[in-house]
Amino acid sequence: MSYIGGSTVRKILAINLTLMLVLTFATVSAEINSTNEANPTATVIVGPEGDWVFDPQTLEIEPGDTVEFVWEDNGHNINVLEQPDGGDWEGVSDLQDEGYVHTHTFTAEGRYEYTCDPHPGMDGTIIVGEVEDEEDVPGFTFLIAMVAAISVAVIYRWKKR
Ligand SMILES: [Cu+2]
Repeated sequence: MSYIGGSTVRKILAINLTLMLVLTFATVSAEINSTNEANPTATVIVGPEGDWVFDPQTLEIEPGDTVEFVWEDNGHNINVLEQPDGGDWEGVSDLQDEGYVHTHTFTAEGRYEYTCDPHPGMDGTIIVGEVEDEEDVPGFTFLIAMVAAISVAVIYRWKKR
């Protein structure tokens, strides 16, 4: 078994630190870019191909964006269960059929939860603006795991010498 010198360990640590700083910067700038991006008007399909779902189930938009809900199946409504303070979304209380369209402009930032009354589990979420979102965390964890894997490979190569 060979010995890894202190300078080698310092080199590996320096490479890791540099990689982590670069990756952190890349992640942060990606988040800033996605925040500044102007979102177009979005569409939610109600009952796509007769399935009792809203598609997409979770929709992320910016304050001021308008969402169009398009019925592709019969006998569904939108009951708004939760919305942030200042939210003025009334949903669609009566059951509507294929071809019906409901539009709403979401101005109040926050999380909106809605459901279709006749169909348990037919739920949807609209996230407007900056809401706590774990989505970027798994990606970042993956990058850290990559750095760790590279380190192991480097150390292994040094040991084999
Ligand atoms: Cu339904």
